[in-house]
Amino acid sequence: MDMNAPLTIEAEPYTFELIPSKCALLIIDMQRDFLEPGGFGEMLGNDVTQLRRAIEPNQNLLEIWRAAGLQVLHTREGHRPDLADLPPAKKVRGKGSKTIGDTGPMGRILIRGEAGHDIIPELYPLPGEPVIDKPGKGAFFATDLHAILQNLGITQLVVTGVTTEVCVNTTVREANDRGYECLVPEDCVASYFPVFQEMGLQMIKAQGGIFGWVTDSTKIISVLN
Ligand code: TIU
Repeated sequence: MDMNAPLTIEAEPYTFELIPSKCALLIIDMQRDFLEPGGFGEMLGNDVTQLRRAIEPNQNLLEIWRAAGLQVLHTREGHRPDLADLPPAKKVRGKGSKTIGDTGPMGRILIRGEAGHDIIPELYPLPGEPVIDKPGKGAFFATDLHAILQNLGITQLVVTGVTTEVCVNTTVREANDRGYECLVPEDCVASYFPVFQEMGLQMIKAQGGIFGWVTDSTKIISVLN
């Protein structure tokens, strides 16, 4: 494959010209605490099956992406064990009996180094794939993601992961303002709420692609094949 030759991906609101050498797959927060039964997400009253639908499409896309030799990065939402980077307002939000930093079923909730904070085994990063630990919803806030992408010469992002309207949307907006072109495969992102899944995607592609493009992973895979 010519890594500098654009590949045309069917997308909305119009086709996306993917340049392999400049395009990274950025997988957002596919962490055990959000996706596995008994984790923080379920503890908040959410139905994790809504998120688990995105696992297999991400596995398929990741396999083809790696085989093509394209760049992969992963993010994890979480905090330092000493909680020094956890805003007090985030700690108390929701008034739950257990919040970030407390001991949950998979270790301390959303704390780096704990089992629940780590990425699900199905999508586990390979050595050499950068993992960005982020304290906020967006992957650019208080992280070295922008510097890493610039060093790699990346200007386009295929953004997948969870949740569509929270960390994925925030990251796409942050990326768009920094000059990146973002393509979101809708089967590879998921929300606990079906209406937010739909609206989260519409918000990205409306107004001529105000924040980016929306496609399906099968459309990316068929072109990379
Ligand atoms: N990764 C991410 O989206 N974090 C969240 O807290 N999402 C919710 O939808 N709660």
